[in-house]
Amino acid sequence: MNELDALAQEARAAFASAVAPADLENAKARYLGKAGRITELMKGLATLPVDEKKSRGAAINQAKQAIEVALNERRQALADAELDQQLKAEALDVTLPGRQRGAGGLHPVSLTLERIESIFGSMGFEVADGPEIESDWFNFTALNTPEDHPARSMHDTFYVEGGSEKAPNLLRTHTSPMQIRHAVAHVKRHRAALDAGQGMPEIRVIAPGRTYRVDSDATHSPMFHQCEGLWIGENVSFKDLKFVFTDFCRTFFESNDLVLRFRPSFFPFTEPSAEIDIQFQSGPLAGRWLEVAGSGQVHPNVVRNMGLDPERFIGFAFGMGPDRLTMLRYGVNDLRLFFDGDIRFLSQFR
Ligand code: 2NL
Repeated sequence: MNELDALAQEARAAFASAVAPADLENAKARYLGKAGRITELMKGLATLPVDEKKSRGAAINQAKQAIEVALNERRQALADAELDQQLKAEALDVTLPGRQRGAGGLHPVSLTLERIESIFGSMGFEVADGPEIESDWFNFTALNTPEDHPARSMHDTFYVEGGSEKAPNLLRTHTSPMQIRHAVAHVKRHRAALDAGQGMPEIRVIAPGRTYRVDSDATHSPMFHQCEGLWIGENVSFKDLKFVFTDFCRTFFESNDLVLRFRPSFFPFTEPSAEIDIQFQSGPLAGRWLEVAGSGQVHPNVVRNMGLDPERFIGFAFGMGPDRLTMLRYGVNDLRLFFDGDIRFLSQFR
């Protein structure tokens, strides 16, 4: 290889090793610049005899052109690489789904509570609200629950500070205390009329809300929901309970051929008492008896604790678990899913 070909090759290698445009321009100066190698060679031509000058000049020019071609190729390659990198950095995948603002939605149990309130609301029931920290009296005593009842033990109920030493405050174990509060206030408003031998509007109320028990597994959560109902008047009977609750279940589950069974049971606050089971006639749960509520005729002692004469006033009450109703309605098999707060689960109910 002659000296000029070697020079062109050297320049090509120098250009190839330049990674930044500034490196490339420095390398260019070494070969094509004012003091560059090609320029030096050109200057050398002056000392040559005329006949050599022509061929030598042409050869140097050829080398110069080869170096310029190599330079331009490398410039282009560096520019392409830079553009590539920029495009990669600014890459935009137009096939990605658009970003949406999450619309949010109600918790499935809240949807159930709203549904329960709306159905009973249409039957003339008010909705009662009240404290989650309750006194022993409203949670147990007023509801005819004896001192030695297991529900009153530390194993079953969360006790909190406050109240008396013998009857400490607690996290309500059911929403019945709200109904006692509602009934007491209702009776107080109509006390004068009652004492004058007149009547009062019936008590028709439901009490939905959070309740607490010392219990935790796949079907029990220490915090759960309850909705109780109470209807007290001078002529309210068990057949009214059957009608009201049957109508509620058929509306709630959107199933007109739903069958209900009232199975004898026991609660301290009702006598007689009944467990309410339902049976779907079609669908995935068809044929099985499913327990959905407890119920009964309000115990005379409880009627008396509302400030009413149990010889005159009578009625029924029921209690159900909205968490379980939600599980049945949507086919959810683990109660804990409702309280884990996993958005992938919760967003399916919007
Ligand atoms: C159940 C049982 C029940 C009641 C709750 C009640 C309330 C008042 C007076 C009398 Cl103010 N009774 N509530 C009555 C019977 C059963 O619930 O298994 N609940 C999930």
